[in-house]
Amino acid sequence: APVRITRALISVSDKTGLLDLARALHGHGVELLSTGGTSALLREAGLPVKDVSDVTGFPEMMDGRVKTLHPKVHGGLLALRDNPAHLAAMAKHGIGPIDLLVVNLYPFEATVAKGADYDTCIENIDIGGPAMIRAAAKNHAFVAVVTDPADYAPLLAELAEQDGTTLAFRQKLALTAYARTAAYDTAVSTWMAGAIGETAPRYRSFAGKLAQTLRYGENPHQSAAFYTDGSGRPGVATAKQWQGKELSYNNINDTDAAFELVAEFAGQGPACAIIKHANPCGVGKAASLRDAYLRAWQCDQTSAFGGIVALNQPLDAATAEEIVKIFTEVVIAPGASDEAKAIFAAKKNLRLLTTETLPDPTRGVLAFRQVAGGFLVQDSDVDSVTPGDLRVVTRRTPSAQELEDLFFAWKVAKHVKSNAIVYVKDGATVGVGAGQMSRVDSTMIAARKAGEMGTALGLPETPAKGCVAASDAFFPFPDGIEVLASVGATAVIQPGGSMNDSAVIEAADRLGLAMVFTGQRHFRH
Ligand code: 93A
Repeated sequence: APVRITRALISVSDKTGLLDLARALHGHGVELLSTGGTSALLREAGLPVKDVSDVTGFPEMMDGRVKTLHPKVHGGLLALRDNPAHLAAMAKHGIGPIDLLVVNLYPFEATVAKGADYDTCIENIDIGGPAMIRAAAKNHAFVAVVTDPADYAPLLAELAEQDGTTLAFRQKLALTAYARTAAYDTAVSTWMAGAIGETAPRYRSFAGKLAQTLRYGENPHQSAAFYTDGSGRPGVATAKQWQGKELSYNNINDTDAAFELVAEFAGQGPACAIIKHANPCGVGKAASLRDAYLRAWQCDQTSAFGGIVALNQPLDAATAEEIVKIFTEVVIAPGASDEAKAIFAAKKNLRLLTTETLPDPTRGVLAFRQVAGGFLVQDSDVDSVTPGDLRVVTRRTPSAQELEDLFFAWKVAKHVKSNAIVYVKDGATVGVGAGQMSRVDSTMIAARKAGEMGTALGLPETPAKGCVAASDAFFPFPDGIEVLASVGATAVIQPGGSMNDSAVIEAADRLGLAMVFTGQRHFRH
């Protein structure tokens, strides 16, 4: 039979929906207990409420660090209502039952996301809240525990229908409660590891909050869901969607890849990236956003069809006009003009996502990858190479234009699956070779793509003629350099560091190429 609620303890930092919930509970005849800030609000609203400090006989003390940590609270949450010894203990010690616990925690995650200092973060670690949540969740046979304002309405619906809570309902709440405290402690330990510079803590967990259940995963037979990590990083997880149907798993993955790529060009003039299957099929920069889009699109018109477009500046009308000319799945940008939105409105299936800002490409996150029986954790690949770090290793020094294109190609190559080869000419990719097991194959594929681009645009010769090339990792042999030279590249950027560097440099010199080393590799798998 459903368990009736006679007494509830409410202690919440996020006061959203609090008064409506408390009024409804009061209407059901529920006695309300509460902590300082919460009870003040309830009392102000004219609701009868008893302070926890009156129940425990202890004042809230030590700046609130000790408010609810008391047997009168924890006994009321943990006592088994069908166990005579537990009931006797309650009677003996004057412990009243608590059948409903409503707690949301000190905003630790939001405090970290705001960049608060060490002591402020520490002060925002909730101790009493998680202790009560875990106690109530353990005793879900008798106690209902609500940890999120999103569950207030379902709780009230349950009370209206059942005149109490069913076991199945309390089990679901308990599951949420344990996942919440686990995520909370994950946030604390992850922050702590970062704060003290511990890169390999003994235990590592990964936490998120459900943002969206997805229709399916990478394939229709895989179920899937989308979670936010609370970091507040601008991107697909926190973007506002203006139109179009729900994003799919692959859309989200590709949109992320696209936006992280264009973020590399923050503050460097208009830039655009078009992504297919998590690889860029075109990236361009130009004096206008429209031209940046067109240059990205021209790199590989065939692949750009049904692609994901990311912009490093707010979408404007001129760019929107161009984008709607072909089928595009998603556009993401740090904002969009009303005119641009109106142009998109005619394309019902096109999703438009906007963020307030671009993500900071210099600020890393932790990247997780699952393997059988475990998972790998690493810092995301934050590039620290600046044009000043490039080391010219050939007799010929790249021209200013070549240098600019080399650096652009390098930024793009970082976002291409290995082995990655990227050809660039005048601030736009003209050929991308991605995800090959041999670097020479990537080199040849990029050349073939450049040839196709030349044909599609009716150019007299392949745009690979006079391009520059980036390689995400070193050339193990001179053969890759020989292919690059034969297709018309004039300059190369690569990490260097191969045992064969001297042979590779010799080949570049022999073929008249200029080559620079970055000293940094960008594998991406
Ligand atoms: O500092 S605490 O860890 N010590 C406690 O004993 C305690 N009990 C509840 N924080 C504690 N809480 C938290 O206070 C709750 O989890 C809730 O987030 C907050 C509500 O405080 P107030 O009602 O004063 O706004």
